[in-house]
Amino acid sequence: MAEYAGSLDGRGLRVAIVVARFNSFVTDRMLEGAQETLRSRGVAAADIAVAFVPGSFELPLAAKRMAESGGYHVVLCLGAVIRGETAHFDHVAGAAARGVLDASMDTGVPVIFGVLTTDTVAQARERLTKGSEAALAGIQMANLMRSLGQEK
Ligand code: INI
Repeated sequence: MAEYAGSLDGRGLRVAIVVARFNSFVTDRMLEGAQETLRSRGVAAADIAVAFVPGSFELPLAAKRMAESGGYHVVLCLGAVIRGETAHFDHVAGAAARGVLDASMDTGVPVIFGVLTTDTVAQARERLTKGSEAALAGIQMANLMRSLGQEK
């Protein structure tokens, strides 16, 4: 039986992070957490690129562009969509989720959905670890794709 699992070793990985500025009091912290986790797992600072977009709705296009560049093993998308703050929560959250998935499937590069969707600001503040979780998921997926690719 063959079994594949991506390790949490970030050495040698090139990582793009796309961050939404909307609700930056949350997303700035998520970005910090993602960068700290990447560095602690061995990703070199020079191998991390960060792009800022206005809101979560814009994450997919920038993520797809970065994935298409061929310069990164994985793209992390970070955003915070808070229901209490918006009447079009469902549109923004749904479009971000679908767009991130499409970017990944279209390019073959893992694109990680590090977007918080909460009812309240308080809930968002409790889930700031989402940035770090996205980084761990990204490292695992990048390594998994590399090991699966070697089997071709
Ligand atoms: N963008 C977010 O990332 N989070 C939100 O909670 C949010 N709200 O509240 O509307 C939000 N809106 C902006 C949206 O992502 C786009 O930037 C905007 O619609 C322009 O396309």
